[in-house]
Amino acid sequence: MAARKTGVRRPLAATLALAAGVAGGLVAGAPQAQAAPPGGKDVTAVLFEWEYASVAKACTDQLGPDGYGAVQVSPPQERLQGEAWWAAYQPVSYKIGTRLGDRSAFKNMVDTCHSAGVKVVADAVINHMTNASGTGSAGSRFTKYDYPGTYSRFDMDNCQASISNYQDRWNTQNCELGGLADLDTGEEYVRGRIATYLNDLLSLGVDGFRVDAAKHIPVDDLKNIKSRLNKQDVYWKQETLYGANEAVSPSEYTAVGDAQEFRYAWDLKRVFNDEKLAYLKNYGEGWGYMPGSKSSVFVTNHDTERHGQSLNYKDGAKYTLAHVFMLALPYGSPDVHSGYEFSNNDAGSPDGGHVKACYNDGWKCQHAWPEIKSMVKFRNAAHGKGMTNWWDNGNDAIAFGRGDKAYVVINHEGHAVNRTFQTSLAAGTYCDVQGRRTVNVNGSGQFTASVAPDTALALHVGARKC
Ligand code: AAO
Repeated sequence: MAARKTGVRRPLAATLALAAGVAGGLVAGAPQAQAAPPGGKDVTAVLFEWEYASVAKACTDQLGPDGYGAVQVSPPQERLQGEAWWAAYQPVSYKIGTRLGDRSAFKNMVDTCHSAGVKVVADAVINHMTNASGTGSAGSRFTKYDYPGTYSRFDMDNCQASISNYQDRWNTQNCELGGLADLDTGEEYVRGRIATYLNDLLSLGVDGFRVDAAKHIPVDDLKNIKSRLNKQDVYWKQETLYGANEAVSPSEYTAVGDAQEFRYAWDLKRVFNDEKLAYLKNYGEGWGYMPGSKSSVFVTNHDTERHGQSLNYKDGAKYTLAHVFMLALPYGSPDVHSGYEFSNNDAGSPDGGHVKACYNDGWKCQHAWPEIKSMVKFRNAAHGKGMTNWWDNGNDAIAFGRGDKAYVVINHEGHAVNRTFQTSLAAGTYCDVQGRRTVNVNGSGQFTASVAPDTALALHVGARKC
């Protein structure tokens, strides 16, 4: 079935602003008035394996007030039982029922987040089912390939061997990712069943999806599935790892929605660890990445923080400064991963996902770190303005502006940087939202400051007083 034209794709900011028109519950299909002021809120907080009641509280207490546009929540669909986080990526059915909460908890979270002005993106695992048999988190009995009420073995792809060759498109998209039962997304029933699941989430008010393992689903299948959704301007973010010489390219997926640009995270780790921040002057398309208007970016995600391909919370100032850079740079739609401490890569989230308080029980709450959350409003204030006034010291100190709206200095040197910086800001006083100090910009757009080693300084028109 040919996919209906889905119209012009909107970047996350526009989609979120558009949907903001009916915060508190979206009326599918109705024209969405744009209630949010012009300008974007394109930062998503990924509250990894948080229970939905705790997500709701975070929306009210933190994400809404701090200017996040969206929260991404872990897969709501019935999963394998068990504490390991990766159980979430082995669907048993499309019932909403996991250790993170049931259908009513999920619905309450969506409504509460909408009331706080925060959109909800659900992590959707639609490429496959399990590599196990048993009873799921919502009580469904199943065996690998047979999921009564959802799928039978006739709905699985023909290849029941694990993916073994990423340079072969058929193997990558028809065989089993790590032995997980692969759905035949080319089949009418499977396409309809997935669309029914996603439409059910949309009926609960969900505004967007993170499409897990999208690279293993042919683009045409995703286009077809998306064309069946009751909300055509749904935000659609696809997990698509780049692989040199691989058959499937992430850029194929920008025809359906945003694609995640993994090279952004991988290269940031290399630059902050071993190279020079001065190289970041043309970061983004200048480095050969996908167009920023269609790219989802992050410093780390739940896989890369465990497998070493990106920085993670154990990297200290590098990790924090990389977030300051990501949120200041006008490239892509950023995700801020917010997880929990782990020494064992398989460990699930503490206390069944219940968050008593940030920084307790191992919850890292990166979304609430002052250096990170303060850059969300910086980014919102600078929306629509390109990079201006780049400066670097040829090594690990950089600075740049966002037109007349904002200016950032990032010092990853082992010594302070003392100088007069040239901005395009209007004269006046500004709050340095990183150092929490007042900075005076003169009539020539200049200010003089000392920026301590491994810290940043950030000014924007939305923060004139500390
Ligand atoms: C696994 C087994 C199950 C087993 C379970 C428990 O598959 O059979 O029962 O362990 O032992 C997560 C866990 C998996 C776990 C799964 C299900 O990470 O260990 O299953 O839950 O419980 C590929 C996919 C990508 C996927 C990634 C893990 O393309 O979509 O593998 N990520 C998502 C989720 C992830 C989840 C799943 C998918 C499954 O984010 O959390 O798994 O739903 C290359 C390829 C990539 C490929 C990677 C890793 O990437 O290009 O496509 O990702 O390899 O296989 C360089 C290279 C680049 C390479 C990259 C990363 O940069 O340039 O090519 O490094 O290695």
